[in-house]
Parts: sequence; structure tokens; C-alpha cells
Amino acid sequence: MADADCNKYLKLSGLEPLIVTPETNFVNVGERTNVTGSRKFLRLIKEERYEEALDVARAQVEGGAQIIDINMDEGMLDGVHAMTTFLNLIASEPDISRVPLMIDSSKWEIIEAGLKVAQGKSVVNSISLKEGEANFIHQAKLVKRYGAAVIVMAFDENGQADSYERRIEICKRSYDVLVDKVGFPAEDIIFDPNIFPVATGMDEHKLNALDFFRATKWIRENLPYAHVSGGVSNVSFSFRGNDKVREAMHSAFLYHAIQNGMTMGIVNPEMLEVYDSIDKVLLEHVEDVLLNRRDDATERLLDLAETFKGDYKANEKAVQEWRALPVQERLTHALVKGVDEFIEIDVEEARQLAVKPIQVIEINLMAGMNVVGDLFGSGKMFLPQVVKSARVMKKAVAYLLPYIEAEKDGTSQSAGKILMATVKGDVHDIGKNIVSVVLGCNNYEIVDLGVMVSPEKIIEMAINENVDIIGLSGLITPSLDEMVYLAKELDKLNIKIPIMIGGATTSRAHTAVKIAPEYRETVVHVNDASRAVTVAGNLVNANTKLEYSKALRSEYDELREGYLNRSRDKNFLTIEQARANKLKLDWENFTPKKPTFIGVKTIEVDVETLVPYIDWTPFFRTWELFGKYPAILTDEIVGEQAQDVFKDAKAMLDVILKENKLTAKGIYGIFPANTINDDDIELCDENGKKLQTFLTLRQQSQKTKGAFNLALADFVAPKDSGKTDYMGAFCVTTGFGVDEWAAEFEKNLDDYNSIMVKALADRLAEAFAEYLHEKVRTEIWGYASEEHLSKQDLIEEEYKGIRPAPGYPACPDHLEKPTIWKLLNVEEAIGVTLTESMAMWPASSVSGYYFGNPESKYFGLGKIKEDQVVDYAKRRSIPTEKAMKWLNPNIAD
Ligand code: B12
Repeated sequence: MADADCNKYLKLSGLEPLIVTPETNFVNVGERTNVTGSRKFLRLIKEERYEEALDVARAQVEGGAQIIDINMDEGMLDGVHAMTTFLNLIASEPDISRVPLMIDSSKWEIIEAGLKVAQGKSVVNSISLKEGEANFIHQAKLVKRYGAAVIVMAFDENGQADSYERRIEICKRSYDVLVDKVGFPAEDIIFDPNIFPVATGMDEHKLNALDFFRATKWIRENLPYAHVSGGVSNVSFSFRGNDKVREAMHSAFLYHAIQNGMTMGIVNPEMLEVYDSIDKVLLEHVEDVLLNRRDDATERLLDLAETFKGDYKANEKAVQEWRALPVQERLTHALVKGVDEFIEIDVEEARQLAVKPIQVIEINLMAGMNVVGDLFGSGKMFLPQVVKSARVMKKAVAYLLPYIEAEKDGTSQSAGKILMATVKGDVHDIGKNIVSVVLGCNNYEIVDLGVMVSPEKIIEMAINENVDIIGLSGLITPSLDEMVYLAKELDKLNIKIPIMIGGATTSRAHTAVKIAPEYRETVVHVNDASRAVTVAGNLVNANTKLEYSKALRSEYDELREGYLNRSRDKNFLTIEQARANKLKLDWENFTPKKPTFIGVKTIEVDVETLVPYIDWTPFFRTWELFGKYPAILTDEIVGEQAQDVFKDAKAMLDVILKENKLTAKGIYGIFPANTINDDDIELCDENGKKLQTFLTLRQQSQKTKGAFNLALADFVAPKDSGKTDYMGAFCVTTGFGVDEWAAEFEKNLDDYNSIMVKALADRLAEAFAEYLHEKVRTEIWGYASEEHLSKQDLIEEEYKGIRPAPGYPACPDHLEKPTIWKLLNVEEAIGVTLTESMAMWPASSVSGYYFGNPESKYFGLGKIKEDQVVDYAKRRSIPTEKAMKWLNPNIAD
């Protein structure tokens, strides 16, 4: 084949390419995802049961469809919304999106909506000369610009082509316009010369199939490189309800159409008989009709069809190979693949075979989950997949529960019972939820008490539920104290339940040094979800329990000793010495930039505006996929999973945008400010009236020569410089609505999407902080009005000025948040509240300061000494003990 001809192959793609060469026999386009042709699909879309609708798409691909046709043309549907949503969801399912899409609609806006979100090279179905040449050219140009191929209907201003002559006339005209006037690649043109029903009883329909075959042949011979397609099931329209005859008709029609050069067709692969297997008598009758071989062909086929009625049940199961497997293998397949479409059918089957319903969980489902566990443990499955498996497991268990209860044999042989709670004052639960899912997958019964759980409640429930382990989670440092407190209380009550500690702010060192000594039972820090299963196993297994606890205790003792000695070894300055070594900027030669705006203002932005500001790397970390975005998408080990979870995220993001699921609310203030008494920053209004004072903390560790003991106050001009400087503060949130939406998913036993919503809302909160900071630098304060940074530069903090957040390393004091709240009136203005531990609610919120000085930079405070704590307590007018409690994680021992 000459190179030139190779370039003229029709090339389509989903995640995988589909190249139609002369050797390609026939490309079959799945038609079940079409609301006009499938009542089931229509119902699922109308009821927004997209997950099940996806299963329809998946079944087609698994059944052999090489392209899938998506059509949302129904009067009661918002077609644009349905098309966008469904295509976005497909994009997150690689087993579906590996094939190209056919975006099918009679409405141009729906086609364009599809083109906007479709991946790869799709096919538009369809355009035509129906509304004249100008419109045809306009649409063809757009299709070309979107890089899609196109189906051209044999339709013009005078109507649909229904004879051989009209078919070839319209196709020829369309081809010439496309190739000569639009410059459309000829190989990307696919004609649909109209497949009409036969055997309707009307004489004018007798040639419907035959004329199609002849027109196809003509097109292939006379319109170079163009292809022919058609909706095959139309031909058997008269035999609705008689699948046996319809399947035979489709196969026979295809056989002849392909002989004449048809390259592609919209067919239900589940509704096709193998041509050679068609009953010979039936085949003869069908071909008589298709090829118009006898005058009485229709009557004869109708008579014969009667004898096949009711004889045949479309056997969906047979189509999908895995559906034919024994029930255990089907259950395992569903769990490993995360497919929940048939889970209830299979579980029911297993239940009937089991002696007791509980055995389905203990034997059948656990066998499947063990495979999941092994694959996860050996790194062959990743967290997002496991969470999807858990979704299937939950549905299976939910189905079985009424049977188990009816038999009152709920004495499940679970691996153990684990209480999980995010401690008092803390609102974050992504990490806790992930761990709960993973433990649940490993047959642990989880008693999840949610977030902000008081120690009293934890103790009460641990006793009442007779749990084997207490799992505690926390994101911000004040939570650490709650954990220490709880350990003390448990010890006082002589309780003997081991504790697992986890969450972003926790550490092995803190657990060993601060929590473990307070409790005579085992306390163990668990770094991530994948470790949790082994640790829990060690804690509950009667054979290993004692040994493990002993080993752990001596490990922690050693760690504590080493840690204390190390920090005792460190040299610290007194707070006075540290202040003497502060960063002294050249204030004399510095002219602070007066902000364009001074005061406080609320801001609301479209969530869409924030999307480009998202830093995706931490999103993947949430799913335990480690690596930098975008390189992570092509990573050898986690790339595939990263793509998967990324597509799911994108699909959900789309729903967020389309349905305004989340709002982005923020507030900011910029004020005249000066440093006073070395470490405090006084903020005033424009008239010089004092508003609030921020307290900063200063590094106290001995520095090498030339390095300074920093405090954030060093970045603001001191009052005695005589210069009015400025600083700002902010709070942003994208968290309203998140809990409700996540709860809806949880109600549907869908932890995966519940975690996804929260992870995305967190990303958007960070993105909002990034967006607002840029606006502050370039407009509101305007000290960097010339700044032109890429989104990557923003992520890498290449800008001038900083926006540290109370709790971050430079300013770990969470008690600064109430000051921000008073200064900006945050709660009243945007509704974000503070818990007793100074966590913000809603969880997806960020608050912080703005420093504009070009010398300002992020740094870590490190450990501080008691003298600074005493000094700080005075400045804040609180008892020293209270200051000790809040600054505890930063106080050197
Ligand atoms: C993403 C992120 C956010 C997100 C939200 C995080 C969330 N929903 O969990 C946003 C942007 C909203 C945010 C906000 C803030 N954040 Co933040 N944030 C992070 C970051 C970068 C990652 C945390 C994360 O999501 N990890 C992924 C999840 C899945 O991991 P995880 O929660 O740790 O859980 C895993 C394990 O810990 C373990 N696990 C968790 N729980 C349990 C329980 C048990 C029993 C077991 C066995 C295991 C286990 O298994 C989980 C899965 O593997 C961390 C830094 C870091 N690298 O950790 C800072 C960090 C947690 N944030 C911090 C701070 C200070 C804040 C803010 C207070 C800042 C501010 N002033 O605005 C706010 C607080 C928000 C609020 N509502 O109060 C600090 C906390 C330390 C501190 N000094 O308090 C950190 C450590 C950053 C830092 N180095 O200073 N943050």
C-alpha cells in the first residue's frame, strides 16, 4: 500500500486508536447508549442513574463494540447536560473510554457540547444538507476544527433520500462540498445513506435494503476514501419484540452491506446472530425480504416469524464472558473490577447456595476481597480501585443484611471491630474515611463516629460496642493534644483497648513521646491506609498481639529516649538573644506600596475561575498515588491509576461546575500595619485607629553565622521606622454543600465519590487561596501589578510576597485565627466558623495573612523555648498553661 493511501485511512481514537484499513472487516458501533433506541438507557439517564448508564456502555464495549454511539435526543431531557455529564463520566472509565465515541444528535448544540468534552478523535453523527449548504459548511468547519470525523446523512433541502438515485445524488453533492469547499479530509467522511425498515407491508419499502446496498457500492466506487455507515436495527423495525428474527435480519443485512462496501454500522452487538448460525429457513426468508427476491417475501417472513415468537430470550449474560463464570468467580470479578451492576443477582445466587446468608459475606465475598487485598498489598491495585471495590462490597452486604437479620445469625466472623473518630475540634475526615474503607475491605467491622468527636463519646462507644481497637484521626496540631488527653482518660478508667493514631499532623515521634507514655495499653502510629491492615491484624490476632505490643513499646521507648536526648542536645538562644538576631531589612530605603484598596471586602467567584489554579499533586497524594502532576499521569507504576482517578475527578468537577454544587466564598482585608515590640504587628484603619494585633513567634534555635532568627514580624516595617507599611489577611472556602453531597454518596454506599467530593473541595479551597493571592498582588494591593506568572509558577511560589496560614510552619499558632476572625468579621460575612480547636468549618477552608515585602519568605519556626512561651502568654493575655497547651508541638523538651 502506498504511503499516500495509508494517510487516507480513517483514524479514530478513544484511549486507544482505531484505524480503519482496507483489511478491516467491519467496525461495529454500539447503539445501546442511545435514549431513542433503548428504553432502559433513557430511564437511567432521566433518573440521573449515570452509574448504571455507564454499565450499559461498558457492556457494549465488553460485548465487542468498537465505537459507542451516544444519543441524548429526548424531549424531556436537557440533552446538552446529559451529553456532557455522560461523556465526562465515560472519560473516567478507561475500560469504556478506550474506544472512540460517536456523538449522535439531531441538535447541533448537543453535538457541540459532546465535542467539547470528548477525548480522542470522535465521530459526529450527523450533519446534512437538510438546512442548506451554508449551514452544512458551517457545521462541517466546526467538526473539522474539533478534529472529529463526520457522518453525513443522505438528506437535503428536499428531504431524506429514499431511492438509489436520491442517495447517490445527495452523497455526491455533500462530498464535493466537503472536500472542495471545506477542505474536509475525505477519509473522515462517513456517509449514512439511510437504512429504512423492510417488510412493513408497504410496497414502497420493498427496495429499502437493496437500494441501500447499491448506493453503498456506488459511494465506495465513486467517492474516494469515504466510508459508509448506518443504523442497522432500523431495518428490522417491523419485528420489534421478536429478537430471534431481528438478530437474523441484522446479521443478514450486515453481511450484504459489507459485501457492498459498508465499513461501519450502528448495531447492538448483543443483537447479532452469527451469519452462518442463522437457521437456514429463517435466513432464506430474511434474504428474500432484504434482496426483494419475491413479491410475497414480506408475508412469508411474517408468517415464519410467528413460529419464533416467545421461543427466544435474549441472553445478556452470555454476551459478557465473565457473566458465564461460576458464581464465586463472578463475585470476585465484580469486586476486583468494581462493577456493581450484577452484584445483587450474584449475591442472591450465592445466598441460595449458602447454608446461612452470613456465609456469603464470610466465604464468597471475603474470598473476592482477599484477592483485592492481595493485589493492593502487592502493589498491583491502587487505593482508588480498592475504594471502588469497597463500594461493590457495601452494596452486596446491604443486600444480604435483611436476610442475615431475619435469621438472627448476625454473629459475623469479622476480623475485629474498630472504632474510628476524628477527635474533638477537628473537622477533617478524608484520611479517616480512606482508612475505614480499607479496613472494611479486610473484614473489619467499622464503627465510625464521624468528626469532632468528644473523648467522652469515644470512651462510651468503645465500651458499649466492645471494640477491639480505637482509631483516632487528626489533621491540625491541636488534635494531638486531644489524643494525649484521651489516652490519659482511657488509662484512668483502666481500659485495655489498643489505640491506632493517624492523620496528617500525627507522627511516630509524637505518638511515642507524647501519647504512648500516657496509656498502659498499646498505642501505635500508622502512617497510611495500606499499613493500617497489617497493624490492625497484629493488634487483634491473639497469637501475635502480645509479642507485637511488647516490641512496639520497646521501639517507642527507644525512639522517645533518642528524641529527647537529641532535642536536649540542641542549642537555643533566649528570646532576647533571638530578637537581637532578627532579620533587619533596610527600612530607610524602602517605600511601602500603598494598596489600591484598604479595608475589608467579601468576594465570590465562579468555581470555574478556580480550576486553572488547582495544584493537582496533593490530590493524587490523597489517593496514595505519589508523584508530581502532570508527570504522574505517565508514571510507569501509578500512571494508569493516576489517569483513572484524574478522569473521575474531572467528571465530578464538571458536575460541580454545571450544577453549581459548590460555591467559592471569601473575604479579605488590607490594612496599614507596623511591627511593634519586635514580634507583634499592629493593624490600623486608614485613620490610624488600632484594629487588631497579630502575634508572631520567633525562631530560637542557634543559627549559623549570618543566618537570622526569623519571625513573620520581620517582614513588616517597624513603627519606629516612621513608615506606614501594610499587611493583609483572608479566609476562603469552597466547603459549603460538601458534607451534604458526600452524605448523599455515603447513603448510596459510595465512599469513593464521597471521598472524591471532599478531595476536590479541598483542592478548590487551595486554588481559591492562590487565585485571591494573585488578585491581591496584582490588583487589590497591587504591589506586583506587572506580575505575569504561569499557573506552574504560582504552584511553585515564584511570586513576591507570601500568604502563610496559621498552623503552617512559619506560624504554627492556631490562636491567631480568632484575631483574623475579629479583624475581618469572617463568621458573619461568609459563615465560616471556628471549632474549639480552631479548625475551620466547613473543612475545605483556608485562612491566612498577606505579607507584601519582596524579602518575605516561607520558613519553619522550629522549636521554641519556655521563655518565649511565657512572654507570648503575657502578650496574648492568657495564662502560661494555656499558651503551653496551644504551642505544645513547638516547645522544645
Ligand atoms: C490538603 C491539605 C489541606 C486541605 C484539606 C485537608 C483535608 N481535608 O484533609 C486544605 C487546603 C483545606 C487545608 C486546610 C488547612 N490546613 Co492543611 N494540609 C493539607 C496537606 C497538604 C495534605 C493533607 C491531606 O489531605 N493528606 C491526604 C490525606 C488522605 O491524608 P491524611 O489525612 O494524612 O490521612 C492518611 C494517613 O494520615 C492515615 N490516617 C488518617 N487518619 C487515620 C486514622 C487512623 C486510625 C489510622 C490508622 C490512619 C489514619 O491514613 C490516611 C490515608 O493514607 C497537609 C500537609 C501534609 N503533607 O500532610 C496540610 C496540613 C495538614 N494542613 C495544615 C494546616 C495548618 C491547615 C490549616 C489550618 C491552614 C489554614 N490556616 O488555613 C487549614 C485547616 C482547615 C480547617 N478546615 O481547619 C497543617 C497541619 C499542622 C498544624 N500545624 O496544624 C499541615 C500538616 C501542613 C503543614 N505542614 O503545616 N489543608
